[in-house]
Amino acid sequence: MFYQDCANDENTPVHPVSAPDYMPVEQLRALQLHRLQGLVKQVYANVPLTRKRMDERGVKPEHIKTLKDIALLPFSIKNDLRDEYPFGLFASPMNDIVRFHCSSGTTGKPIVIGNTKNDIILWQQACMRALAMCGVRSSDVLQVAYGYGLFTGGLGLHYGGEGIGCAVLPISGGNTDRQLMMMQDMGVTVMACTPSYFLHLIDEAHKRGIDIRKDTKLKHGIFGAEPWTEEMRTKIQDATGIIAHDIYGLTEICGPGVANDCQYHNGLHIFEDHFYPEIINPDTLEPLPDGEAGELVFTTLTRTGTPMLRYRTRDISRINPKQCECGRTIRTFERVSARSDDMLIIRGVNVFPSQIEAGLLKSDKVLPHYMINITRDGDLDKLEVQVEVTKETLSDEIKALEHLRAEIAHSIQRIINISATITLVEPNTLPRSEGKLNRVKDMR
Ligand code: DLL
Repeated sequence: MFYQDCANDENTPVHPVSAPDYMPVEQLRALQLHRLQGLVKQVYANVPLTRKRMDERGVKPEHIKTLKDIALLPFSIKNDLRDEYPFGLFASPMNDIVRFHCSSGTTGKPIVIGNTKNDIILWQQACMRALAMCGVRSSDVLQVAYGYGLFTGGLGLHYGGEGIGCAVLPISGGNTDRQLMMMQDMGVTVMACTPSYFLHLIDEAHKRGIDIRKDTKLKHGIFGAEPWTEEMRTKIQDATGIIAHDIYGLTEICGPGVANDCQYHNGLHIFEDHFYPEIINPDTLEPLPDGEAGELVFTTLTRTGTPMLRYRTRDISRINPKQCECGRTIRTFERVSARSDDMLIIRGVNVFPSQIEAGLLKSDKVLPHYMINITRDGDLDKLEVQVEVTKETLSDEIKALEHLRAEIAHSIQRIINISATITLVEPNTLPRSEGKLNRVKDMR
């Protein structure tokens, strides 16, 4: 589906594909219920594992009478996809599947998601809505530097961009020289990649004497696939003059395009006519009301290849109880700052890497490249944070450096209540990534 004919145009406030973003709430809830009822019937009829679990609970599709009844349904988790590898959770015949995507875990087999033709069309529309929300229009040139292939980032943003009518540059990840050359030569206005790869591109541009602000036409960044913080957004925007948007998604639910932030950056709008969100207490599994923090759970209301009932993402967030000032009726959740799997326990305290990032990057003297090292000395956990600073900063007097280290340690301690040793290192010495970056080394 192509939308070139509609409004090129920064002057058109609402892109036609975004109409469902503004649906009256009652209508939206009725649509969600209707879709949920259809989905449960389809999954019950076609996915033996879910049918077995529903039968064990004595739940039949006709028991879903209101949206609250979703709580009657069983959850699904990543291990279900592993256990039923490769096709056990497919709800459509193989003849209807047109594309697979996979997400590899650190160990064992990948998980496999099958998409029908309709799934691909709806996913494209979700990605179009995400891009439109960022202000991307058909006059834009979109460089997609997410990986293409089994990972959903490249193809997801690619189809979204083409749907909007942008000129898409499907460059995939890596080859930084070529990325920077084409960004300039092709007049790229929108960059889609992980925030950590964009940080790498900023550095490499700087090394080559390229000023992204002056020597390129870049206006927007569509950054996601890994946690990042408001402090990181500020660093990126200040360094380049672009607007940095947050795009969220996961392979199991489709890929990018599950949620995205608008110009107010009040959290990420969930395309909830397709992806029904819940927040649960991860220990008791009880649903929590909007406003309370817990684990994000999604039900894919319209997918038919590998639909998911109450999929536990492990991502931690909260749904904002207040409607966003942009006028969209679809709800927002707070940016995903952490996965429960990423939680570190340091000296008995629960710590998320993003909390350390937030404390660290409050200083305007540090560069946004850091590494968290955890070791154990006897019974004591030790936290070291290495962070890059400019050569000029490193050549400051010892006293000034001590002061900076103390200031950073204090800023981190205020958030996590743990003291950290801060090591200032030269620019370009810490690891970089073309995709998702792991900034934690737990050596205990
Ligand atoms: O990362 C899909 C994607 C591609 C999203 C491109 C955005 C852009 P997976 O590889 O399955 O899929 O990883 C999904 O990444 O559960 C989160 O933990 C994390 N994640 C994704 N987007 C964000 C974000 C893709 N904006 C997992 N903020 C999710 C924080 C994110 N974490």
